[in-house]
Amino acid sequence: MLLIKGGKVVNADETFQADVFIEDGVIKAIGHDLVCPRETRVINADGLLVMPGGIDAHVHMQMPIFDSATVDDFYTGTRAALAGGTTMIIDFVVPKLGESLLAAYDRWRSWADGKVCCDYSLHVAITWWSDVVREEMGVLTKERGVNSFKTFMAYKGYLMLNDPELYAVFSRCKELGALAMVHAENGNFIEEKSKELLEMGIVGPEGHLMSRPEEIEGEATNRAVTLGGLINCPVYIVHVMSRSAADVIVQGLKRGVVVYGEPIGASLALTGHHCYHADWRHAAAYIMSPPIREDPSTPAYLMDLLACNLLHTTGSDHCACSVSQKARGYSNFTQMPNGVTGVEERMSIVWQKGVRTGKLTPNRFVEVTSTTNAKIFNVYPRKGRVSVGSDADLVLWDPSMVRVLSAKTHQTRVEINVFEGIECHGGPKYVIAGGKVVVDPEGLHVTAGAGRFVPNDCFSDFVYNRIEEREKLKVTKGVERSPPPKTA
Ligand code: DUC
Ligand code: ZN
Ligand code: ZN
Ligand code: ZN
Repeated sequence: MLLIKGGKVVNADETFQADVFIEDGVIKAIGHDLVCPRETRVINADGLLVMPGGIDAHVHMQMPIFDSATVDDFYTGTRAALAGGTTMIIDFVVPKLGESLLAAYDRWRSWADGKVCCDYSLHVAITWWSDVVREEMGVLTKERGVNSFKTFMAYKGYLMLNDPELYAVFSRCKELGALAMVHAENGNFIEEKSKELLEMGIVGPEGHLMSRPEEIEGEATNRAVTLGGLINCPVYIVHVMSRSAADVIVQGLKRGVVVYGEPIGASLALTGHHCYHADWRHAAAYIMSPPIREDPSTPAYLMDLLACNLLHTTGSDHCACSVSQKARGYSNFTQMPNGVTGVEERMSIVWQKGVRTGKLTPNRFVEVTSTTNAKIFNVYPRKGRVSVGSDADLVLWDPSMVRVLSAKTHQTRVEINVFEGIECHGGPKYVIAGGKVVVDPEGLHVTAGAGRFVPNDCFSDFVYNRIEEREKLKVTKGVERSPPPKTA
C-alpha cells in the first residue's frame, strides 16, 4: 500500500491538489485526509506533479536484425522506459515474409512475457498479403488483444506493401475496427536513389539522408492519408519526421480524415547534421528511417503542431542498434540497420522542448505522452489517467529536476546517446508501475516479468465515433434513373 501525499494531480483535462492511495496495483482513493492502514508507505510529493505514467506506443525491443536482435531486450528496454517515466510500451510484431501472423505474435509474446518490467501491448505489422493474412488479422483482433496493424511503404523487398495491398489492409482494418499504422516513405524512389548514390561513391551515413529526402516522406504520407480518407479507415502515421509529412496530416485533418500524427523524441529534438560527422560511429548512431531532418526549423515546427492538436501524440521509435551492428553498413549505407533510441528520454524531451518553451501546458504534456495513446489504443481510463479504479502507473514529475542526457547515465545498452548533452529541466523523481515504486531517489527497483500483457479491444470510441460520423456522409447507392432510351 502506498500513499502519495501532498502532490498536484495533473490529468489531460484537470489539475488539482490531492493525495492518492494505492492498493493491489490500482488507485483506490484520491482526496484529502485519506485514512490509510498503518503499514502504508508514504511518499512525500510536495512540489511534484502526479501524472499518469507515459505510454510509448512506438518501440522495438529485441527486434530481429540480420542474424541477431537489437541490443535492448524486453528487460533492459522496459527498464529504460521506467527510468524515464514511461510505464507502458507498445511494441511491433514483425512477421517474416510468408510467416503466419499468429506464429510471429506468439514469438513476440514468448520474448516479452517474463521479461517486461512494465505493462505492454503489441501492434502487428502486415509485411505481406494473402487470404491467410486477412483471416489471421481477424483472429488477432478477436482473440489476441491486437487492435492496430502497421504497414510499410518503404523497405522494398522485405517489408514494403504496394498500393493495392495497402488498400486491402486498410479495408480490413476498417472492417475489424482496428487502426492502420503507416511507415510513410516512398520505397521505390529510395531504391533508385540509393543505387545512384552508391554508384557516385557516396556510401556513408550521409548517403542514407540523401536517398530519403523529406519530399518522399510527404508524398507517401499523402498517399496513406488519401487512402485512409477514401476508405474511411483511421490512420496513424508513425514517426513524423518532417514538415512535409506534418503538413499533409494537417491538410487531411482539414478534410475530416481520421488521421493521427506521431512525432518522436528524435524529430522533436534533433537535426540530421550529425549524419555528416567525420566520426563514422557518431554519424551512424543517428541513422533511422525516415531520417532526422537537416532543416533546423523542423523540431520546433513539429512541437508547434503538437501543441495545437494538429499532431496528436509522441513515441520514441526506440530501436537500439549497437555500433557493431551498424558497422555492417560501413561501406554501404543501405546495409546499415536503422534505429535511434529514446524510450528513456522521450518524456524529458517533450517537457524540455514543449513545456519549458511555453508551448505545452502540463495537461497537454500528459495528453501527448500518455492519455491520447491510451484513448487511441483503447486502454483508457485503465491507463492514461489518474483516477480511482485506474492502474497505479504513475510518474511523480519534478519540474525543478535538472538532468543532462548522456550515454554515461542512460539505461539502454547502446554505446552512444543521440540526445547527448541536452539539458532537461524536469524529470521523474518517482515512478510507480503496477502499484510498485520502481524509481525513487535511491535508484531503480525493477523486476523482470512484473509487467503484464494488456489486450487492446477494437472499436475505440475515441477513434471510431469519428469514423461513424464520416460514414453518414457516404454515398451508398447509385442514382435512380428513368428507363433506358431505345437503342438503334
Ligand atoms: N525505422 C523504422 O522504420 N523501424 C525501426 C527503426 C527505424 O529507424
Ligand atoms: Zn517505421
Ligand atoms: Zn553530431
Ligand atoms: Zn519504428
